[in-house]
Formats: sequence, C-alpha cells, structure tokens
Amino acid sequence: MFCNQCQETAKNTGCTIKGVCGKTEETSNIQDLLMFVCQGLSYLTIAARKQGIDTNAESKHITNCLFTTITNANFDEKSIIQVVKDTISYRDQLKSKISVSDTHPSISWSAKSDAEYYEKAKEVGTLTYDADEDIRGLKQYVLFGVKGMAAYAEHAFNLGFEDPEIYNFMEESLVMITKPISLNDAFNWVVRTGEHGVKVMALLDKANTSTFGNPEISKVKIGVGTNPGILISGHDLKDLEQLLIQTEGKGIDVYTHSEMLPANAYPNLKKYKHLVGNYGNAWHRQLDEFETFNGPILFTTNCLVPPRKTTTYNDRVFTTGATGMPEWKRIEKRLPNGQKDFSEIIELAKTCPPPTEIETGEITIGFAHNQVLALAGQILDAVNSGAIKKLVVMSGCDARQKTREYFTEFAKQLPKDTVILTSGCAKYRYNKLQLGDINGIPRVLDAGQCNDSYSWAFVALKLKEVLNLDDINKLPIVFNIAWYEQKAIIVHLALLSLGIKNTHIGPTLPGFLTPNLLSAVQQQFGVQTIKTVEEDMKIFKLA
Ligand code: SF4
Ligand code: SF3
Repeated sequence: MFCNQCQETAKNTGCTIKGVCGKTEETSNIQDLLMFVCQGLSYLTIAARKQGIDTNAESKHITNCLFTTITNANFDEKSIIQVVKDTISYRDQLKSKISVSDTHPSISWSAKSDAEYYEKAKEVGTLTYDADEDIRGLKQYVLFGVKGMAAYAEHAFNLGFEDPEIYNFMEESLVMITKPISLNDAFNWVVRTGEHGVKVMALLDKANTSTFGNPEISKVKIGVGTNPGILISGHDLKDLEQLLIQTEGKGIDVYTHSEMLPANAYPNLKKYKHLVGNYGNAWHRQLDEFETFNGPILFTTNCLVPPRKTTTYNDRVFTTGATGMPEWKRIEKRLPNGQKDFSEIIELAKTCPPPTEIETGEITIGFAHNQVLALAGQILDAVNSGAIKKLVVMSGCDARQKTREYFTEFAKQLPKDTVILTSGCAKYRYNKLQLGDINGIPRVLDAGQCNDSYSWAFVALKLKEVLNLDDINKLPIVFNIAWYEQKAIIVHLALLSLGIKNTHIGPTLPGFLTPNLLSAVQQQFGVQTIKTVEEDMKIFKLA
C-alpha cells in the first residue's frame, strides 16, 4: 500500500504498512483499484456524452466511488470490492452502447476471482502514476482535491442539485491521471480543480439553503436530556432530515455529533423539537464519547474511527451512504416512500438508556454568509471604529495529533480585538472557550461544516466590494487553516483560486508536495505552514 492523502500520513511521506487512520493494506489497495476502474468508466462516460448518451447514473456512481475512498469514510474492503464490481458492470454496459477508440487498460480489465482483484489492487496505486515525482505529486493533488469535490457533489445531488460540469471535470481529471502531461499543464489542472471547488461549494450551499433555509443564529445545548437518544454524525443533512421525520413523536431525542452540529441552525431542521442538541466533540474523540452516549449512532459520512478491541458499542453503530466499517451494520433498506429505513436504529434506541452527560451549557452557531451579511453593518462599523482589528479564518479539520493543540493556543492568545471565522470540525479546538464578544459580535463566528468555508470566501468578496478595494488581500482578514482530509484540500484550493494569498496551513504541509511543488505553490500563492503560536502572531501582525 501507499497512501499519502491526509495530514496524518506516516512520517509526512506515506502510509506503507498500515494507515495511521487504521486502514489496512488490503483496504487501501482495494480503494486504489476502485479509482482504477473509475478511470476506465470515466473514459467511457466522456466518450458517451460526446455521442449524445446520458451518463447521469454513471457520473453519480463515480462521485460515490471517489467519496468512498476519502479518509475515514470506508474501512470495509468487502463492500468496496462489490463497488469495484458494480463499476465494471456500469463500464461494460456503457461500452456495449458506444464506440471507443481509447485503449487504456482500465477500460477492459476485469477479474474472475477475488484473489485476482487483490493482485491487481497492488499494482494500481498513486505511486504508479508517473516516474517524475513532481508530476506524480500534482496528479495526487488533483485526485485528492477531486475526492473532496465528490463528497460535496454527492451531498448536493442527494438534495436534487447537480451540475454536469462538475461531474465532467471529475471524470476528465481521472482520465488525465492516466496520461502523460507536462508540469505546467498539471499545475494548471490543480488551479482548475480549485475553480471547480468554488463551483461545487456554491452548488452545495444552494442545495442546503434552498432545502433547509438559511442558517440563523442558534444556541445549541451540549448537555443531555432524559429520553433515549440517537446520535447522528457526518455531513449529510438529508439523512438527518429523514431520521428526524421517522423519530418524531417516538420519545427519542436526536443529537448531532461532530460535523453534524451546524444542522441545528437550519430552520427546516431545528423546527423538529426532538433535535435536542450536540453530543461530544470532533470525530477523533468518538472512541470514548460513543461509550457514554449509550444509544445508537448513525454515520452518514466521515470520520469513522476503527473501534478498539475493548469497544462495547459495535452493535450500536450503523453506517449509510459512502461509509462502511466491517464491525458495524449498514442501512440498506428503503421505506415505500423512498426514505432510508431507520426503523432498526429507532427500535434499538427505545431499549437504550439515555446518554450520560459529559458536558453542560450551550454554544452559539449559525453564522453562514446570509446571517453574517445581515450583521455586515455592525461588523463594518466595528472594523471602521477599530473595535475589530482583524478577522482570522480558522476553518478546516480537526485531528488527533498533539500538535493540533497549537490551534487552541492560537485562539486563546489572539488579541481581544480579533474575531475568529470558523467552519469544519476544526472549530472544536476553540468553540467552547468562551472567548466573549465585541460590541455584541461573538468572537467565534461559526459558519457551519467544512464546505461552508465557502461562506468566508463569499463574505470576503462582499467586504472587498463594500470597502471598494481592488485586491481581496487588502482586507483585514488572515487565513490560518487546519487541514486533515481531502475536503480541506478542495476548500483550500478553492480559496487559492479566488485569489486569496498567504494562507497558512497546518499542522504540516501536505506530504504529496515535493520540494519543487512546494516552492511553486509558495511562489504563486504565498502558501505557508504554521510555526509556533508566538511566531505566527507576529507574522499575521496580530501581536
Ligand atoms: Fe495514511 Fe491518511 Fe491514507 Fe489513512 S488516509 S492511510 S492515515 S495517508
Ligand atoms: Fe472533520 Fe472528518 Fe475534515 Fe468536514 S469530520 S471536516 S476531518
């Protein structure tokens, strides 16, 4: 195996024996094989569209495959092999309808036994892309960005919002990886990946806000009630809505977990009175927090952590969508009305004790772009009067490395005349610190999930317009992004493509950036990594 797609990759180079995330060698290889067969299918979808054939089902399938391989989404190699087989059957059906001139092996490869799948899986990892490590690094950069893009595209299509251009770009990217390319063209492809990142985040924003309303300032309880509970994790708001509908009036409380917290701010979700609050913290604390939750847990997307040998909650955890874990059950059935059938989870919840309280109090959320623009006058007054000196974007992911304590310390040491703009699970490092407010504006404004980082780009562009500036980089905004998995890669690329320079990312720079690529990214976009809190305060001109 060789996997270097996330920030925790071994030695910041690549996981080669077992993933730091817990992914086994076999699962990692099978995920690579899934990408390989998706390349074959992508050759055909692109050709089929040129021949006037609709490929919507195949594009959605490819999107789901990409999503399945992101960090901490799916550890279930058996189910992934099945997805590989499904991909081959999509491919072969399409092949029978069109004429194809390409001859890449991914268009024709197939196997007769699982053993052959495992053998092939060893040969098709990202290390085989190119001999030139810079080209290879750029192709990995594109692939990982496209995986993040796929996650957002899938949430959007689950709500009925699609953009064929995004599907086409993801498929063209998969095909590009199989071909020779110049350094310059590969670098430009990375830039174009960011442009499509903006598009997919805008699409998902439209999907979420037109379905569930614009997030509004909301106080969310972090304690517990006395009813049995169901905990829902991941990012898929449609799954949450269906769970809320099916649990209504059943004496069960629904709690959000990790990246599902922002759901509590959407009018059409918070209207359900049994959506009672948020339980726990960022994903990596689940090994302890699921023990004390006592009731069933539903994963709609990443981040799953493989259970310990001593874990007692395995029979209480369910997966759906792109997620999977061999020890946990999958929700496969649908109700006659088309919704996912969560009855097994609901029946189990009724037999469970209520959650054990691990925290009390509440946190304030709901500062997506619409709400922030409603406060724009107040914020501009505070900026103009000097009450707010700087806005500090601290979006992205959280993870388990000790070095992540930097972000808590950074938030604590920020001068009192700064406001943190956050989104993604990175917020759990500082969203319970009680950092106060400036003239009634909370010092931590939480826009939502990682994809809602779009809100900060949107707000920055609006502020530039209102303040009549010719360059977005003249705004009193600095970017200190915490990254972990591939959604943070697409978010960061999207920010770069909007012209935002001098972003800092950490705790480390991506392992797939070779020294040459790093200097190219630094030259063109001024990307830097974090140093110590004290040094960074000076670099950001905050101290
Ligand atoms: Fe390693 Fe990250 Fe890949 Fe897991 S996802 S195998 S931790 S690089
Ligand atoms: Fe977190 Fe996994 Fe990335 Fe959506 S839940 S931000 S790490």
